[in-house]
Amino acid sequence: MSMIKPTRRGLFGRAAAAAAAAYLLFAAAPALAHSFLIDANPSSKDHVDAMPKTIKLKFGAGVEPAYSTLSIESGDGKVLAKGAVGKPETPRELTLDAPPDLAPGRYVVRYRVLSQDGHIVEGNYEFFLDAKK
Ligand SMILES: [Cu+2]
Repeated sequence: MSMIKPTRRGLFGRAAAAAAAAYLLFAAAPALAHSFLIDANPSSKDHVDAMPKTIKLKFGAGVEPAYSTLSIESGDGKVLAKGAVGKPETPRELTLDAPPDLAPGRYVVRYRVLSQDGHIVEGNYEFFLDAKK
């Protein structure tokens, strides 16, 4: 009997360690999940033949459109469009209409969003509008 007990305790100890490891994984998850940019159109480093009417950014968690801003800037830093539109049915997405008739070149999408978990996430990326062939 007394021989078994330490073994059992050892098993429980291992289970507890596994649970702790699992907890650490879950505890780390929110840091990754809070509204980081996970997808966009156009996306970072994309080359597009035509400027999309609307740029769309998708985040890892819900964002608050009223407290979020997207902008499209020219390669030399001029803000061409600014704002953020969100829909209740797609709480992780924000859109911004692009101005028409933009010249080929490099553009920067900048974002500053309020996650529903209260964190502010910001960043930017560039994409390229190619000249028509
Ligand atoms: Cu967060």
